[in-house]
Amino acid sequence: MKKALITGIAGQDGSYLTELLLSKGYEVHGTIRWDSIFTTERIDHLYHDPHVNGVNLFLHYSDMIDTGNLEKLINEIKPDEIYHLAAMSHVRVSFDMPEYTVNTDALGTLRILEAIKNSKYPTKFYMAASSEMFGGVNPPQNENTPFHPKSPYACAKVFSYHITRLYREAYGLFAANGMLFNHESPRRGPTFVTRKITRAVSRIKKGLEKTIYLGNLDAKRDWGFAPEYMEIMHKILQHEKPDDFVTATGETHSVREFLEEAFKYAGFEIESNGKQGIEEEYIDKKTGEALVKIDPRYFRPAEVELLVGDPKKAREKLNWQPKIKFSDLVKVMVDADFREIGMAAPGQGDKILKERFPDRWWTVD
Ligand code: G4F
Repeated sequence: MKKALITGIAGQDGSYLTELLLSKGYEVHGTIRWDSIFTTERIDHLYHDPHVNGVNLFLHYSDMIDTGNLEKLINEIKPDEIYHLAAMSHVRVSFDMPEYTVNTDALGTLRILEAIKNSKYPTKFYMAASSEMFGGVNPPQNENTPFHPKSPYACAKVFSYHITRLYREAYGLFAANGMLFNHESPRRGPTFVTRKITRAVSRIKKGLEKTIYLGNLDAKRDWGFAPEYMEIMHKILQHEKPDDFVTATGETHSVREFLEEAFKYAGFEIESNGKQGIEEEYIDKKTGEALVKIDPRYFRPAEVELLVGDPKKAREKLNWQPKIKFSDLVKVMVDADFREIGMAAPGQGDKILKERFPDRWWTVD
């Protein structure tokens, strides 16, 4: 039985990856940060009391700023594979907490690599790098595109990318970077723009909210479906040699398109008032109410305007191809958010999942 350690197991990606690895027969260990409230909602359906026989999911308190704790975990668990997902992953927040972000996201990676190197155990290492490292230069972006990070978060990821590559070259570690473009799902945290929109759309539909406040509507992203991106993480560590891969759909859409598509799918007819910047609003054509307004708090000191990935290398070398693209993703997420607040979902998203993933290994939310 292979053993995997997932840092940041309680996040969107950690929870899906856990399901994937458990379905493949792994013993999975995951790190969570201590908090006075439970933060394991996304993996509660997978977790069993460790006193019960046959359990193969184990949780450990940890923090990427605690070197001794990381060394102890790696030495005790002796994982065959480490998936390093833990990070302060909110780009806007990284401007408010730059030092914490760099300590966690950059030095945290170095701490793990040092622990692997010193343990002498042949652990393979997956580093969750990010399309944010490109900063929007020269689309489509691939493995050869130069980096131009535009946030403390992205700077920290560039460091992590390079230190991973360096430990591979200098010490012969099986250490690889997955340069994943945005990947979303019903488990996405509600402060990221896609989930913020699909959640608000369902709540507005039910009458629980009146208006959603957003920032830059014209930023464009290459949005894929998170469970599919977990498969590539696993494939990267099963590849014959450690290497770095871009993972993306190859399509790009603006935040504006996402919100128009989501409201439309939920049965609204909305239109922009045609004004610029913070004056712009989206109006419900039936009621005349403003459903979307702009709040400059959500603008960033520097913005990544355009991301489009080129996943050719992953397609050719890892046989990876996404099945869910933009408009399907919107439907899947809106359906789940409708269900979450007890409304009947429009249902096309559920149908898409059933048809395209007959052997689905993750639990539908
Ligand atoms: O959803 P976002 O916050 O994601 P962002 O910044 O692209 O980063 C995410 O994807 C990266 C992969 O490329 C990860 F590395 C990173 O950890 C994270 O998961 O914002 C997307 C876009 C931005 O241009 C932002 O300015 O949406 C724009 N936006 C407009 N209004 C908003 C809002 N973003 C947020 N979070 N909230 C808004 O109200």
